[in-house]
Amino acid sequence: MKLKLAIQKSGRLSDDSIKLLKDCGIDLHNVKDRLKTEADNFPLEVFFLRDDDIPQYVEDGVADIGFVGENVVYEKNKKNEVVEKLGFGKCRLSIGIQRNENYINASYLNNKKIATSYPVIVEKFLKQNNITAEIHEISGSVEIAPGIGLANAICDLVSSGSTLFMNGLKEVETILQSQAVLIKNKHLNEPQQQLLNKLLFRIQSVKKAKNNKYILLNAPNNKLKEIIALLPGMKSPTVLPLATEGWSSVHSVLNENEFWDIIEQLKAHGAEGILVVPIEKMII
Ligand code: PRT
Ligand code: ZN
Repeated sequence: MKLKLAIQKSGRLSDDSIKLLKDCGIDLHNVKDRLKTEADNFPLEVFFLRDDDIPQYVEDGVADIGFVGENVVYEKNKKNEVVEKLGFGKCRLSIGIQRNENYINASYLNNKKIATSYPVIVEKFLKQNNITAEIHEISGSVEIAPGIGLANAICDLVSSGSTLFMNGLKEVETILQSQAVLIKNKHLNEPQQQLLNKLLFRIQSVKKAKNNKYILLNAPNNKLKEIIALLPGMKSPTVLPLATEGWSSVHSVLNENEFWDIIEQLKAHGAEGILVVPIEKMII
């Protein structure tokens, strides 16, 4: 029995999908120019597909699970379950209009023409905001539509914003924050679900490790109490005596989000020789 996973064949999600599997200790070989491969050291079969096709393959059970952008999942609207956010492929689906236009709120879009490759998501957004607008579906180069008079607005994926900028557009509304997610077929049998749980456990350990750093620092013993109070650690920080009298070495784990704040406070409290080290896996 093998779990069948669909990932993007070639595109923005391909390398990160393979990298995530590798970080989970799953090695794929012959990933180039192949439709299908098997992992050496995990009961996993991997299909390489266009991202747009992944939700359908997973709904049909041709693949049991898939890695795909939330934007594609919600646009295709297939009968799948979103199980886990994967932390890569981050972008947002936004409305853009010409830079010289005045925009106050979404009612601007009333009776306008919106070019997009995401008609389902846009339609839903318009309905929720009681807006009547015409959706013009195009499959690529959406950002040129206003400049050539095809539409008044666009709805497209944005990451840095430079594509919008280069086309004389500005971002005025974010409809969806998106990242790659793991989706699963709704009718997995027990052995398939067990394999998925095993894979999910690994993915979650890799994700936690990525969001956390291991920190080592030296602290004067008379400041230890304040310094320890700043460090959460997995249970509590490790404190070891240094060879130099009156000093200790403190080890702990810090979350990326609070990292810089805490480092500054540690320094202010007399911490020295602070080392920050990446964590490979984190099992709690
Ligand atoms: O061939 P296939 O159908 O598999 O690939 P594709 O061409 O449809 O998709 P691909 O590889 O371009 O993107 C795959 C997924 O990556 C998307 O579905 C998103 O989930 C995610 N992703 C993340 C992005 C971006 N960031 C992104 N910036 N997908 C597309 N873009 C494009 C966007 O469409 C626009 O043209 O990049 C441009 C904007 O980028 P900035 O940085 O200029 O704002
Ligand atoms: Zn695609």
